[in-house]
Amino acid sequence: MKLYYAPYSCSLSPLIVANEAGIALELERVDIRQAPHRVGEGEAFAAINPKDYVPALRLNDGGLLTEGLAIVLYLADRAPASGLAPASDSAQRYRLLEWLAFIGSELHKSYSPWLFHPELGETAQQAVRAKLAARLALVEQALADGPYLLGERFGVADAYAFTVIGWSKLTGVELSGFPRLRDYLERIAARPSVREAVRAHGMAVAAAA
Ligand SMILES: N[C@@H](CCC(=O)N[C@@H](CS)C(=O)NCC(=O)O)C(=O)O
Repeated sequence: MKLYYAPYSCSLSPLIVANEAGIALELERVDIRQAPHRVGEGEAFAAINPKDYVPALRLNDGGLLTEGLAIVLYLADRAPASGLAPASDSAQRYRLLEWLAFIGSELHKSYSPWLFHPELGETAQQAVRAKLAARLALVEQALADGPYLLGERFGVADAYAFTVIGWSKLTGVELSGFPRLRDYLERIAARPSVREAVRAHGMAVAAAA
């Protein structure tokens, strides 16, 4: 399988999950800083993925799977013994979906694109920062119940949360009021699978601290 990725982006999350699951992925870098986005020697990425954003996973049957949420679940389900996602018929599976949706819509899409594009305006930035502070407080609260979002075991929601909240340093989101969250990021950053993913993904600084 091949993962289309871009450094510093949300495509780090599926790479962490693949490493944790013991699944080797071929990596193809996409330059999302230039328009149109381009792959490798210059092919337009939109010709490969009409959504024109990463991550995208080329499956062994030739199909293309997009949306980070779907990709991390797909990878985790290829390696059920890894425990990265609860079984599909379990109550915990819905808790996982709840977290993935929250991270995707409430966190990911607040940091990006808003905080990466100051030109979108100070009013928008302030509104997003206030919203994020409230959402991150919910994560801080959840971490009182266990070291990871679903309790004792690291899973796909943690890979996604680490990736997204890891943008805090780059975007000036203050985490000093969230000690459990800071410990959580450090704990995840120390995992060998995560260190390797961060290295391969070309992302020198992941933890927000
Ligand atoms: N809904 C998508 C969003 C993915 C996304 O926002 N990707 C960003 C990088 S983190 C991207 O490729 N942006 C380039 C663009 O939108 O032009 C998902 O959850 O996978």
